[in-house]
Amino acid sequence: SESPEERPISQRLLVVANRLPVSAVRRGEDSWSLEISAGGLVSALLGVKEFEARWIGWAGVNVPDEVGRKALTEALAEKRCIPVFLDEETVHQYYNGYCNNILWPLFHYLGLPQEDRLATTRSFQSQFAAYKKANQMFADVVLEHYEEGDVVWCHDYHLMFLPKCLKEYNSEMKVGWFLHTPFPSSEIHRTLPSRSELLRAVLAADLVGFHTYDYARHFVSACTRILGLEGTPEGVEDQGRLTRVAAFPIGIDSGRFIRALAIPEVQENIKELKARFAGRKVMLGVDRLDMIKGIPQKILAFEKFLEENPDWRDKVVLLQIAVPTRTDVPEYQKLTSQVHEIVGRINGRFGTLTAVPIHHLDRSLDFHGLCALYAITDVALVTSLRDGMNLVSYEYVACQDSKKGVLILSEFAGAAQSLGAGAILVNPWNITEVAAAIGQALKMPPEEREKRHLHNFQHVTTHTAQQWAEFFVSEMNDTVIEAQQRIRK
Ligand code: ADQ
Repeated sequence: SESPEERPISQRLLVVANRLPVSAVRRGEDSWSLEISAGGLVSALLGVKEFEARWIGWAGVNVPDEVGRKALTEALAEKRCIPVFLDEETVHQYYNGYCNNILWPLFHYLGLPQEDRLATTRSFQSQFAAYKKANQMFADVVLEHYEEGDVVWCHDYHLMFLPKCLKEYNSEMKVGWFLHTPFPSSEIHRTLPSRSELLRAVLAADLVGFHTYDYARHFVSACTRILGLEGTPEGVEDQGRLTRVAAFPIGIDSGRFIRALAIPEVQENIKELKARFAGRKVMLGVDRLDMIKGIPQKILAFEKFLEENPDWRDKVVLLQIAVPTRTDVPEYQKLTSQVHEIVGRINGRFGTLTAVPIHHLDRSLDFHGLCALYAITDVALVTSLRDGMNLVSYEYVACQDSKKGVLILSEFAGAAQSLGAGAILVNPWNITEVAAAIGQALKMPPEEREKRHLHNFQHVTTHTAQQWAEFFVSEMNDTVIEAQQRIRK
């Protein structure tokens, strides 16, 4: 077997995720334009350069015709991307349905859909069937491009069935699976009708990774309690076969953010923003507009702070940048109007003819714009109700070297485990506590700010996305070697 020293320096890696890191827009019958898309996984893997990585995933568009498919495949090949083509019905049932309506809320402790249980159960079955079918389609594309020795790294809750599909094709394939969301308590997971089938499918992988030790522990408990398997410090054992389970906390490419701050255009932007908000402290929220991010709770806490601290009303501003996602799902539409309503009320209540306390933007910012905003921010507010990790908190810390701003962070974000000592940790459900944390952050003496910031900055710059990926892949190689040795014994 190969020893670590003999391993090729640049290993071929097949990264399989629901979405490719680019969005495709059709410009003509056989022409496409491609754009890098926003999101946590994309941000993390952009930082990984050690491997000869190929991406396999859905391009986010329906391409029914052969001419279009061929042209898109060629355009994507230049970006080392390989498309999986999903038809509209599959996207509806698998992506909108099973992934985003069932698994996403469940894994974030929001429970299964409640309304009309009978219809839910019926549609549940067809959605689960579509989920399995879609995972099989991803497996087919992986198999087409797989070469012996490749590491196949499956990502996230969309592809829990993929390890099983791949191992059925080829039991020698090195397969890893990483979950970007929390894995909930086994008591939550056991409510899922397909709980056992999903767990067994994931266990087909050689290595299963989570952001935190707690999520890994929840997964092992689900396997022991629901499947009756044996949990060990190494992972989960089923009839002598071990699936290794471990925590791999993700990071960001911190250097990319730090370097961006030195770019003249960004410097110019920083100057303009500083002038724009001169005399006021800037608080910032950057989130996808999703119920897990606790945006209404955050804004209500800010309202409470303004209510209780009249002196601060014209001295602080909250900038909330919320990118709309999953806009065709009714729950997300409801959330958008709810947030708009609260913001409108607060601005009506506390605004003056010249200034409003909240600027709420329903859109994405480009990378440089985002860096400039992070750089001028005095207090960042991350109040996720649950969040696998939360990279916004990391990005903010990376951009804070001159300012040494304060991070208010939900204890329910994975990042609380790594940035907890530097941040002010809060329970986002407790509006009074968050309002008090806002006051504490705004008034924090410079020495304390610096001490807290240094702690976080140290962590963010030494636990990068690149190291995360290297750690996962090297652990996968070791796991496979150990498994081979075990079989030989
Ligand atoms: P997300 O839920 O997308 O990721 P997060 O980790 O915060 O959450 O990453 C969001 C990314 O999108 C960041 O890189 C951020 O800069 C960018 N972004 C967000 N809002 C933006 C805006 N308005 N404009 C521009 N860019 C914006 C999922 C999980 C997380 C986990 C990651 C990675 O939900 O818990 O940390 O995957 O594993």
